[in-house]
Amino acid sequence: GKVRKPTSIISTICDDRGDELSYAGVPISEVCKEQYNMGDVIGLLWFKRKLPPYASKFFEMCLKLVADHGPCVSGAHNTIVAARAGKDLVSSLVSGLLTIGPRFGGAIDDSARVFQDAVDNNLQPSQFVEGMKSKGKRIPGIGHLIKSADEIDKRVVLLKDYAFTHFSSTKYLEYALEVEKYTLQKANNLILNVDGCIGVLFLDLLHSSGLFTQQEIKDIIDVGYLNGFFIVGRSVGLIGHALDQRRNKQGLYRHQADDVHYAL
Ligand code: Q5B
Repeated sequence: GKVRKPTSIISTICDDRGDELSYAGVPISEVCKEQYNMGDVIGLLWFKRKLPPYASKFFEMCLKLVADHGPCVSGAHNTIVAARAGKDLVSSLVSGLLTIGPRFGGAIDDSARVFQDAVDNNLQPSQFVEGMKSKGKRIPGIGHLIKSADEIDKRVVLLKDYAFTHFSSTKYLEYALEVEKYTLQKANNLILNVDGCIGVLFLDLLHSSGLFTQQEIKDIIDVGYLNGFFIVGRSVGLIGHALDQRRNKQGLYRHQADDVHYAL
């Protein structure tokens, strides 16, 4: 019989063969005709299915709300410095993207992991917080440099409101809010931050929507899909900052020496 040639790559999300490109089996003409939004496209290319409108709108909301947070945050700062050093758009963009990590914008996957673990193990919020402290670990998704119980983060308010209106369960969010009540007793800025809120809301969406099997949910959390929402969303803002510097013909950046504590 015929011997199949071994292939070097397996791809399960997109097919570019033939007349028309398709995303997870959906031809791009249908993507346009049915007015799929970027949330729908992410549904196809990351989650390999057409999601109901409330879920793809939630995806879009995450992208929109993290698209930018001003010129002073780590990512925008790096992008601005690179653009002012004369670097091209892609170099300026990746310079900013490379700051996304456990402290800045890249705490979404880890917050989903630790909050899921805490809820599944029936930990009291105090037990969870003190347990993390005893391990010398910060809670991913808790704390902010400028937002606090007094300086509320409107992004988090909007996300919570959306979930309370559209999700069939907000069990993980409610748990995270109990954790926040506890951490706020320690310091005013130990809020459930935008990363943490997105992380726990994804747990609620994945577990309560009926769209995913338990194994699929485990894979999504283990593989780490969720930081991708910050990366895609923030790319929009970072590109904006790079273009802004070039448009304004900003020269090479040099940090003020009087803002450095030289301690040789
Ligand atoms: N403590 C965010 O630190 C920050 C604690 C904690 C337990 C915690 C910190 C943190 C987890 C990572 C995370 C996402 C570094 C943040 C984002 C996007 C953004 C950014 C923007 C945007 C702030 C003071 C005391 C110490 C610490 C304790 C602090 N965090 N304890 N769990 N999570 N969070 N990142 O204020 O007893 O004095 O030793 O790592 O979720 O990135 O806008 O800027 O859109 O761009 O400098 O919003 O919270 O705190 O280091 O002075 O610590 O609080 O152990 O206790 P801070 P420190 P003690 S959203």
